[in-house]
Amino acid sequence: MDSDMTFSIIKPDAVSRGYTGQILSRITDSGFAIAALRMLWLTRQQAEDFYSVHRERGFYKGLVEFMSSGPVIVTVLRKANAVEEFRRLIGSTDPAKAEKGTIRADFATDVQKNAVHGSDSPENARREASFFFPAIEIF
Ligand code: FUP
Repeated sequence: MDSDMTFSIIKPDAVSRGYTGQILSRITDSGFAIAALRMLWLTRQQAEDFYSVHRERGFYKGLVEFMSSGPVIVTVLRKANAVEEFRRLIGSTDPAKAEKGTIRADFATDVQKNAVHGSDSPENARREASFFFPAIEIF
């Protein structure tokens, strides 16, 4: 995987509220190609491992519970400067502070149920993608 890829999750709040199609449209309309896509329900262990960098934070337990509360869509996305471009498309972590027209401003509920995840660096994008997809399934 090269630096023009990022990893995303459409989180349980957005999937359960029926926003999957609209969010995927926003993503592809913004010039991202889908390189891998899968729907799955994270186990508590998978959610703990995925967010292990946050395990000392006060919000960790609630975050793990939320992320394993229903199905999610995991994707690998391809575009030039993908990590930065995708974070711009989704907006700030807290939807109340997210810029108008961003995915979180339009579809998120609060700072925990914030509709989508986007990797924060190319290194983390690689790590997170390999968490869910073998290299042979990333196109
Ligand atoms: P982001 O990179 O925008 O996803 O944000 P962070 O890496 O700072 O946070 C990761 C996830 O932790 C967020 F998507 C939601 C959750 N979180 C909370 O639940 N409460 C907080 O106060 C901050 C983050």
